[in-house]
Amino acid sequence: MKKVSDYILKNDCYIVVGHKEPDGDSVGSVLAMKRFLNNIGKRAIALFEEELNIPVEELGIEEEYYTSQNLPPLENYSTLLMLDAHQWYRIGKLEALLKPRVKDLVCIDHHPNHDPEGVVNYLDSSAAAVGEIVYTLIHYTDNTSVIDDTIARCLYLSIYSDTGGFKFPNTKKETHQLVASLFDYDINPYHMYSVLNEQRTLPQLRLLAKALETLRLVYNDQVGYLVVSKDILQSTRTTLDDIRNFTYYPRSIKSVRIALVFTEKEDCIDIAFRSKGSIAVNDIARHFGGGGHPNAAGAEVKGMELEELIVEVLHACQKVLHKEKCRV
Ligand SMILES: [Mn+2]
Repeated sequence: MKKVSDYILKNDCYIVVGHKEPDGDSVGSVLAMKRFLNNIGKRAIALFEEELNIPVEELGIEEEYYTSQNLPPLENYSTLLMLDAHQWYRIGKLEALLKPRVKDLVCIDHHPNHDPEGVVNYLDSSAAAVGEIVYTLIHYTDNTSVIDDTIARCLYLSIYSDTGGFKFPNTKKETHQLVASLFDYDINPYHMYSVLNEQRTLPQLRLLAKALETLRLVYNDQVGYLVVSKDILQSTRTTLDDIRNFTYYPRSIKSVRIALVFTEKEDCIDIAFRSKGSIAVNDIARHFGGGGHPNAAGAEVKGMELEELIVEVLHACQKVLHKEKCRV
């Protein structure tokens, strides 16, 4: 923590980015970090690959950010602060834009360590969310007085998202203690919950219904998977943005230990992996060119037919389940 906090306090002019297809943790931690830096007198901007999927303003987070479609002049910014990721390729299109322009890359992440590419890297895989690390950093630098309602809401968003609403096994006593301290600020948990979970549209539910029809269980019902094809999206007049936490459904089945969602995208197939207990799906994801946490990972595969990919992924899952059985 000393190395990264020394770096941050000593330097100025930061571009703060999260990984591509930013989730609540990415969005919350990036905006909290950007605002924290501004509040201690540093120049910093927040930048995302795409327009955000998360309605930040409705969450009471009014913080300026840029996207790759609306870039500010970047000449003055020398350090790229990468959150919730620690390798260049994880920021998608922004890599090509930023790599030639910035001097230093600094990474703060909670994904398992996998060849971090920053000059300074702070990786803590025991942190439930990067928001936890940002909060620790603010504490460590003795700057808790600059936390305001927006930073508190951003941190809440980050931790709420990556713990699945304080349910997943990464939720610890410390997580609740940290979140409790955020209640010193203006936080409305039901409002946050409602904005994040009670905003579905009818087409989105029709999409879910169609996707659930594809649910299959294999290997003694231990692996459950859904397939979201282009056809389903078309017939329900929905887009990729309308897919929300579909892994929840196969995962909610008692016997399922590995839950998968295959999504047909324009030029690739996206696979979302979730697992229960000691089964690590990030190794499987890595095998298909992706990565992530032991219980939540993802990959995007190009140049393979959907059916053929499903067979290969299921086979990889079977191997992991078999290894696990041998271990116990
Ligand atoms: Mn995260």
